[in-house]
Amino acid sequence: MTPSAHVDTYARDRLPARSLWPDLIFDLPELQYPERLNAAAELLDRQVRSGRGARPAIWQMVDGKPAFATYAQLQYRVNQIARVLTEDLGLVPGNRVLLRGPNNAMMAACWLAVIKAGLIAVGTMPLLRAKELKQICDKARPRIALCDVDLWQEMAIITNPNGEHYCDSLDRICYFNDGEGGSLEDMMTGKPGTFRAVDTAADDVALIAFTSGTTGVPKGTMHFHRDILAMCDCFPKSVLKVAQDDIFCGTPPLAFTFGLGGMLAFPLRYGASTVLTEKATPDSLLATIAAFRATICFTAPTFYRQMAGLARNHDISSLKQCVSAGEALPDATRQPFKEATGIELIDGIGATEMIHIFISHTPASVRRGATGHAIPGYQARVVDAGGNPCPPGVPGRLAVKGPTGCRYMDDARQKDYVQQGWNITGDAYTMDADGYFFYQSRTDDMIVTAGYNVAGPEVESCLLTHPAVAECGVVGVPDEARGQIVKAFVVLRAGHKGDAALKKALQDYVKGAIAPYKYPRRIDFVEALPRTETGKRQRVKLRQAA
Ligand code: 3UK
Repeated sequence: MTPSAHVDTYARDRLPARSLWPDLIFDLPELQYPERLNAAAELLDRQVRSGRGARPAIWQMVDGKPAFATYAQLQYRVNQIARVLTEDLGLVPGNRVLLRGPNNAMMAACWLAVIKAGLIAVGTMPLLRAKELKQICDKARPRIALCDVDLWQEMAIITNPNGEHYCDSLDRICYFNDGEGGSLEDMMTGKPGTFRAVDTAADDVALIAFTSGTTGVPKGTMHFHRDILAMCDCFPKSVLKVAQDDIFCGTPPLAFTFGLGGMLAFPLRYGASTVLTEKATPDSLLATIAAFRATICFTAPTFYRQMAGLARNHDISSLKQCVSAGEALPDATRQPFKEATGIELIDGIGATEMIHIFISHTPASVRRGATGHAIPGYQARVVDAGGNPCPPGVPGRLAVKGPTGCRYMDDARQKDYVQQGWNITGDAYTMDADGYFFYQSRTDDMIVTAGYNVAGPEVESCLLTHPAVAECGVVGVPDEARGQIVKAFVVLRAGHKGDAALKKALQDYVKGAIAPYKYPRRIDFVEALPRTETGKRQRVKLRQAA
């Protein structure tokens, strides 16, 4: 093993024992990485060195008009920030830096600077509150936080030594996008725009990404410099086939690895550009696509579902590819989106533990109801409780391996996610004879009613095809006679009334479309569904509500 560049070995010391790592496979030519590798140098400096310095890297609205920073301008800023971090703040390789902000150019530059200086980026979703930030800080122990001034409020709470959410590892918070004196921009002023990337090992930890813990303490997944490049060299290469002229846009936060890839690392890896927007609604995302002539969009299924109904109000003729991930993509969303835009959505399942997508498909290889097949670089199978492969069509647990994989920071749950060298994602899937994977549900979300297994998402997909249904969530609730019964929470489209007649109509509709024992015996009409900070529906909360 090539020596680590980390002076501070805190993260390395908290890697799981080697015997608990998943198998790692590097069986593609593009995955043959050198022993020394700095991900930021590869994503940014390489592009400038190759003569792409004057090309657009990051787009934003400035005074209501699309404007961009070039690769060279971005590199200049990144270098200045890296100097502030190392020269003024005294950080040494291996130190963790808390990053906090909406998706914007300064946030992206801060991330790149942290990686370039051999520090470890600890991203935090903008929606996180002090309690969750404390859990993250207590685990990752960052000394410095770089924070968009818009998000100062929770920072004030976690830096109050008398409060219950005090994070004692933090020495200092540097605010950016801040007009006041003492800001990060102030510290950058006058710094040279040069900085030599720290000569990190390919397997030095670069990133600690926290999972949005639906239960228990969030888990910190540790990813190396090599992993950041591997995510860029798999999905976007074989599925999207990114070109320099591509313009990316979308909604996932940079702190969510789905967004880190789609909104920053993928475009930079291919010399393309990205539109960063701080807040998006389905309508504003369409407006962004139109204004910037974006070609690739990354967002979640619910966004696409709403965008389908609004697309005709915008000129989105520039758009070529749309990636959906984070939750299962119902066919009842795929089809209306295709009718409205002509675009076949690209579904992909990824996970924070795997850093990005490992099962997906191209528009040409789409199969109705399937997430897709293992993408080049990854292997996937469906296994039973003992880890043996299930025959085609038989549901079991999804197991994957590839160039990236799960390494929890100092966490006993490593043994649950990695078994016999495979990453066990916690999803129930079936595989057909051609190697296409069909999502069933989360493993612990399978509903068992009167001895039958019912996958909530199948019932949801069915309900979503009913004209009255905008959104829904289906869970199992305890029942004396049947063990569990199927219960649906339904958000109605405007103009529909949630009364007994509609309940009956929805139940009959499901009975007529799929096996009758799957129909929701109970239906609640609700205003909205509970969601995590990454936009996933929270079934735990739905079950509690029931
Ligand atoms: C679920 C999906 C069905 C699935 C993620 C793309 O979502 C991401 O990471 P998380 O750690 O959650 C992982 C879990 O989410 N899931 C994600 N995508 C799909 N289920 N179909 C899908 N297409 O339960 C998985 O185990 O938050 C997604 C890239 C990077 C990511 N981190």
